[in-house]
Amino acid sequence: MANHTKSFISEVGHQFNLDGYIGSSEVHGNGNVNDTFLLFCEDGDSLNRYTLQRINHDVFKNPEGLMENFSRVTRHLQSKIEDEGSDKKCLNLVAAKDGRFFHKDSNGNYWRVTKFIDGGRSFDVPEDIHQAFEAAKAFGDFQAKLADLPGDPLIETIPDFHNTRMRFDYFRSVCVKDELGLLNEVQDLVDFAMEREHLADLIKVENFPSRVVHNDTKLNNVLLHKTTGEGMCVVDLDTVMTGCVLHDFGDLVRTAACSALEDEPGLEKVFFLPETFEAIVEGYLETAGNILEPIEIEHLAIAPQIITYELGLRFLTDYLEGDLYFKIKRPLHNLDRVRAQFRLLASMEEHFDQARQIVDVCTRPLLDRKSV
Ligand code: GN1
Ligand code: MG
Repeated sequence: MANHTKSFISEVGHQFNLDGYIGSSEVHGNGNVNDTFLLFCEDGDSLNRYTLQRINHDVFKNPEGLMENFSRVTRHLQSKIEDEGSDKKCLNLVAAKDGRFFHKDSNGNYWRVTKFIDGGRSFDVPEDIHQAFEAAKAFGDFQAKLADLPGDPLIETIPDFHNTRMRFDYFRSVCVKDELGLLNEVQDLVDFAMEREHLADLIKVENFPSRVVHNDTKLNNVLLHKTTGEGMCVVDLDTVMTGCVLHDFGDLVRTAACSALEDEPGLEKVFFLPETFEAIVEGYLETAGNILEPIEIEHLAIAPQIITYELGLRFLTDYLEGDLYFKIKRPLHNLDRVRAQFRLLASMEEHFDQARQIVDVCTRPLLDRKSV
């Protein structure tokens, strides 16, 4: 699906109210689900950049509902940013010529355009602890700002997205069927997953306060300011819906308090970074601390293990099903992802006592304040 010709991309881009005409376009980013392009528009002396995305409607079954969420969330964030008079940024949708925030092409694909955010950078692995701290502050701020989103609940863009029990049960059913006959060669990974089934029941969203959360808080989903390094803009809003804050916190830890990429094939390079974890806890509490309830705080230390396990299950399931969901760049890509996630999970387990102590020390003042 990523193989759209440049002329087709221009044709789609021209369905939107862009400033200028599209001089060129390029494939952008490394998302695993949607297709993303940068558009360069020439407008007299200025060059305007936009991000054009095709929403993968096999994954997001209700793209129009998704765009309604997107527009409500960005309007709310924008008004909060204006109220506080900060220089933070928020994704800004560009309307299509028919006034809607998406365009449906003749193949039934859905597209949207946002203004390109200047001056930010994203990282797959943090260069230093400070970046992890800033990212955590930004995601905490995102949750805090959306705590009073008015109106009906957001639509569920992917039902049961972080239902780890359901992910596990589905994984087990795929193992039982083993339709492609791949199970034998990954038995060690399947055993690792089966031994940890209990993790599937530790964070059930229905047992936690229901909030508007991001649900895909990989480190590279926040832009950090090019010069100050401050968290500037949270991106990738497709999975923003009602959920549990712990999945956001956990997913940032999974991607930022880890020494290597999510799909690092050299497993000796993959381990958990406790000091970075501490910076993430501190950054997150700085902005989200006030909205958190004790039951959420009590699960901060375990949350990263749950989400890392969940991702490992999803990648392994996808491998066993023939790589249907996540984009792959090489034949055994999903297996590299599983191995790296399970290696990281084992490292998190080894450091669990330390992680608990860090959370205890960092949250004590907050819990004391909340109990008076
Ligand atoms: C997918 O496409 P991307 O990279 O934003 C996935 C996330 C995973 C992530 C792992 C809708 O996100 O849940 O954590 O890959 N998104 C969806 O890299 O499934
Ligand atoms: Mg995403």
